[in-house]
Amino acid sequence: MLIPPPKWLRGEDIAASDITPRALFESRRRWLAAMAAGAAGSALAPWAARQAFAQDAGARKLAAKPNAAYALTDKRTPYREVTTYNNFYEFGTDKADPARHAGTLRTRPWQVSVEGLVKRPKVYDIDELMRLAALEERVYRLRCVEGWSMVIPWTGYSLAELIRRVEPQGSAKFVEFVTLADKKQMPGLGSPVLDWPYREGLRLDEAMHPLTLLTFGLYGEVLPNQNGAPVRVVVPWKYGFKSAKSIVAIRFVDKQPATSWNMAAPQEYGFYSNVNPAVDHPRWSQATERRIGDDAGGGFAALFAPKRKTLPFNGYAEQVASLYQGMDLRKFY
Ligand SMILES: Nc1nc2c(c(=O)[nH]1)N[C@H]1C(S)=C(S)[C@@H](COP(=O)(O)O)O[C@H]1N2
Ligand SMILES: [Mo]
Repeated sequence: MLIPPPKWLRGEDIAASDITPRALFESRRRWLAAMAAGAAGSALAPWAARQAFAQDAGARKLAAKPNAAYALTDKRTPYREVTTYNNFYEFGTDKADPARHAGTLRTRPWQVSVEGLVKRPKVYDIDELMRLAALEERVYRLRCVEGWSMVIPWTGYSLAELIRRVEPQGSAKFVEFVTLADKKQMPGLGSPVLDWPYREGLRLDEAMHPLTLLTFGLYGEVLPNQNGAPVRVVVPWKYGFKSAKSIVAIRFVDKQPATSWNMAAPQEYGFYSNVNPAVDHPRWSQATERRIGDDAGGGFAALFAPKRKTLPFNGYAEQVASLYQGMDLRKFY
């Protein structure tokens, strides 16, 4: 009996630049192992294995120089938790949904339109955008307003690198991030839980802050789809929802832009959303958090990890507190 390898293993319908999520990679490995163990496998495995591994090794790795200025000593959250415990409502509202469903997201071809109040608007192809500045690895804390946090080695460069190249006009005061909304690829868009497309925003000085990372990868690999491939931002001193995933437009505007979470529940999600242990969310205390991976792991890790004190600005106060001098952060939450 000769079982033909599945399409994805033969490399059909998969562009060379297409990125394989880790789950698929692992199921592919298991498939190869199963085939190698069987009679059909003995004839097939060597060729198939070469094909599969060449593709994965080349396509997933994303070389970057570790930036010592942003290396944390905190224990890193295991890759498995980082990629299976996610918020990405376009793929469902359960933490396990994005890892399960984001395989349908096509990350090539992909363009990001940088537009609005800039002297040099431009539609960037994702591969050009990725090469615009030297990629760095930075270990950042990410804290969700729901009360869990992670420590993740991200790969990218300061968003300021891009902003400087497009030259904002004097009238540009805010930056809006618009993310992909394609029903064919994103099953969660059928739900009215948020106003799609998912939109986020930063004040221009926040967007220009060196900590704000235009992010293409994590753990030395291109972003898994569920983490916001092919490009997202990571704004480590703000709650996770400010870190928009799968961005298609970066727009410079003169007024504070509407954001999806603020529109959905204005009393819960303000525009600024700086991590602030002193300002509680109506449903979750912000004084403490549970670090995913502090326990033995599993989908409900957040419920069982011991509590830690949440730090003002998520531990980045020294770098960013000055941005908010004179602002009442209870009012501008
Ligand atoms: N497009 C989009 N971006 C998004 C979200 C989302 O639902 N859609 N969720 C946000 C929230 S609430 C969090 S906590 C982080 C989670 O990022 P992670 O899954 O990579 O940890 O992504 C943010 N970016
Ligand atoms: Mo979040």
